[in-house]
Amino acid sequence: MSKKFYITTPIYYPSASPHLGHAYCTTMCDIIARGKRLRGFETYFVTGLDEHGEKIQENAAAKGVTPQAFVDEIAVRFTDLWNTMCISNDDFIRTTQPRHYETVKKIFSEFVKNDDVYLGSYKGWYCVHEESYWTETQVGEEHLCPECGRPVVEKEEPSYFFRCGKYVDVLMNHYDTHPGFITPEGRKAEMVNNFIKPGLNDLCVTRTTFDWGVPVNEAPGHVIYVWLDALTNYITALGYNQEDDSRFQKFWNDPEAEIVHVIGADITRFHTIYWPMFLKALNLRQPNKVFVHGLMMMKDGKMSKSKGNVIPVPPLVDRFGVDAVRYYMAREIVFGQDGQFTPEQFVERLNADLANSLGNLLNRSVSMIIKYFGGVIPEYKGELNDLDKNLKEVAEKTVKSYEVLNDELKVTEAYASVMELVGAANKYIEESAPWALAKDQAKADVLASCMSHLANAIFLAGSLLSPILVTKSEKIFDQLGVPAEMRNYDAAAKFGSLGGQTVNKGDQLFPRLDVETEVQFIKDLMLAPKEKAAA
Ligand code: ME8
Repeated sequence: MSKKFYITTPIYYPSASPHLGHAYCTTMCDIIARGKRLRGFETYFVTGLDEHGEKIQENAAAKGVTPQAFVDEIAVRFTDLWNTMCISNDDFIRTTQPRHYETVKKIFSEFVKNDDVYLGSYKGWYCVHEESYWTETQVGEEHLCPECGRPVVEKEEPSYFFRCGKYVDVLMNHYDTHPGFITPEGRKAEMVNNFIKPGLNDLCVTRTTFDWGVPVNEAPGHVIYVWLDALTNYITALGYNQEDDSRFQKFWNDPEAEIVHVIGADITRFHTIYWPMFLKALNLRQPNKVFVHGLMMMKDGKMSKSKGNVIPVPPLVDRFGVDAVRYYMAREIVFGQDGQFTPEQFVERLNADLANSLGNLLNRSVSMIIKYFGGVIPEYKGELNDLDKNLKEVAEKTVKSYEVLNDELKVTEAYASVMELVGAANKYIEESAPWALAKDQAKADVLASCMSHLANAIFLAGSLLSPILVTKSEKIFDQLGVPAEMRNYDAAAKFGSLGGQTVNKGDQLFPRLDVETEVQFIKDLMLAPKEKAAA
């Protein structure tokens, strides 16, 4: 039976248009999901939108539309972006959908029934932007949100509270017995030292001062806290507590299923403290991993519209192609660390890796197979020289490290290892010097071996890169003449399976970019409209 793998992105607030940061997180999850599918895992990939809460209600009111109309309009921008980025999500959950909304009510009733929540009154400092209460110490004398720096407001309201005290020991025990539950490891110490050790207050889980949320059956006037509502999407999307829960049984309830939540550092507290407690209260298993990725920053800090440093994704994809943008994200920004977007590095990375290394390797190899073997990849079964053996060894090692690194979610490292194979194949051409072999009839076998090794190395690299290069990997296979039945992981990973097929000389898949022109193109995209008007 194939292994089950469930991966989720945060469900984003549809409070404004999505930007490169949202695209980054979702694309990385897509690359992981496609990588697992490629290797035969039964994979389920969910993204979606977190549509309730005071912030959405305020934004809608400011525009003079209903919250539902407001989120419906922005939801389209998200789905359009996911189409642009070729995101292969299996579901797109919106918290206003009845399947989710009704289940959240049931979950809350379960908490009431089991005395996991109680009615009290809350007084504290609230940040509407982060949808989060903070203590006096956390907001400091200036009364600013410690997360986003915006002013907080003092609020008092009757509220239900979730009994965190009941689950702290279980949580700490889970951390201790499951290293890697929070990855990177450093984030765990942050949670323990900053939030758990100082003493975790019970969490306020209902609101009465606005109504854009899921109502509490047991208490009219209360709506369920947006974070409790949002976190449960990870199980409601699978059909938890719904008529057909087969997907939930398969991807969550099965202890063998691997569950990964990918999130940004800003929402670690909710995913690694409260979510595990909610799951425990529902008597459900924990995810295997909460993976905290880094932020995509600009030279002058976080992307923001007011700074005019937001990169709109569609024109970037139009200009460079979806594969190139995906490649840049996976390869240039180390997954799990913050990274900085600069137009120069973007163009240079594409030129170095895709045009010079991969594109060049494909072009040269296809041309040589046409020139020396009439376009037919030699079926070479003879002896291997040291250079052949070395390339074959690198290829075999690449498959192993690709699998291990991908399973550890070391995505950047996994694809770096594939590019090392591409580099080794280019070096192999230089060292084998096929142009010299072609001049010597006695070396015909060596030349055949060389072409066979090159074709197979490219086949393997193209296949391993296919979770990123969602359109170009097929074109690589077209140029190599790989038949449909061989376009799979097993055929590519079994180094040497290609031979006898006819190659096709095609267009340059990754033309070299003119650095100056393209850097300027990206800089123009970054200019805020008002600066553009002034320029
Ligand atoms: O927090 N670089 O939604 P949100 C990289 N609704 N990733 C970025 C980024 C950047 N510059 N900016 C945003 C919420 N992100 C809640 C989540 S989940 C149950 C509820 C990504 O719209 C990153 O993954 O503010 C971050 O955690 C997420 O968007 C926050 O999205």
